Amino acid sequence: MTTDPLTIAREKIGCADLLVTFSGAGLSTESGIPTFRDASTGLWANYDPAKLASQEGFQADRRLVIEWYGSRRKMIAEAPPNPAHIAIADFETWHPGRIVNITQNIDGLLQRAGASSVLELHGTLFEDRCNSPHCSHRQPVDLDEEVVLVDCPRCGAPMRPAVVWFGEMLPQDVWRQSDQACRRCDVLLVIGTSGAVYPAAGLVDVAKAHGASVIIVNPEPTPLDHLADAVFHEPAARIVPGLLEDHNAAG
Ligand code: BJW
Repeated sequence: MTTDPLTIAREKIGCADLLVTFSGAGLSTESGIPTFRDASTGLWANYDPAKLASQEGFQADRRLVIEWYGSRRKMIAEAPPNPAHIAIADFETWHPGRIVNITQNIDGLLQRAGASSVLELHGTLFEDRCNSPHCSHRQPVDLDEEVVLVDCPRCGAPMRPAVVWFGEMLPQDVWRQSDQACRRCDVLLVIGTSGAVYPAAGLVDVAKAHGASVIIVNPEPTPLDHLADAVFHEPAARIVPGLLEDHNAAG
């Protein structure tokens, strides 16, 4: 009987009726996108991402926040999906109905790799929404347009990226579906998240408490590691294809 952790993890995935991936910014590192906590690099090095990604930050300096999102949007639009995104999308192609992808990422790269079963816990960078709590207007973002301050065509309040800021509720339907998937899954594959942001990180507890095997891929230790059956301290693009691709090739 093998004791190789990679082989054991691969076998667990191969036997799973339902595999759930739960990803964070580290999934997209190898696409060239800085992680959330590294997002303020270059021109933005002096700004704290946790302050910019908040209603308080938006109220204090709307233009600054919109320009920060504009620069990230441009970088993300030009970034290619990496081998980890592609392996996840391919798994869904080979095993439809056996995988659900819960992501905290707003970059749309799983979808661009071809995955359709994607639950975006923290929204998307590719739509704007009205900042008024009384208006539900949303609209796609024109990536070719210069960064401009836009008001809601329905109610006149400021438009903002359709992402979830600190102190805001997660989209309730997405949260409910994610919670249900974690209760049902046989394996939870946690990729590239610091596990620092709640309620998202609590999904790992949910899956574990309902009997799932938890596999973590992250070059650094995280506060979730104690819940894991296997931890791979490796970059996602190096390890995720190896975990998933055998099953794809085998059909
Ligand atoms: C690699 C790699 C490679 C590198 N391969 N890996 C309970 C306790 C304490 C606090 C709270 C709590 N419940 C709620 C809170 C408050 C707050 C919170 O969690 N705060 C913590 C910071 C303490 N949560 C909220 O406010 C949430 N809302 C909420 O709780 O509503 C309920 C409520 C509302 C009102 C009143 C009362 C209750 C909302 C959270 C929204 C998070 N939004 C953001 C911004 C999105 C838009 C944007 O991007 O600008 O989402 S914050 C940011 O963090 C972003 C991410 O999705 C999220 C998670 O970050 P992630 O993805 O883990 O990235 P990093 O950068 O942290 O880590 C990257 C990892 O990758 C690292 O570990 C690297 O090692 C690794 N890595 N290279 C694999 N190659």
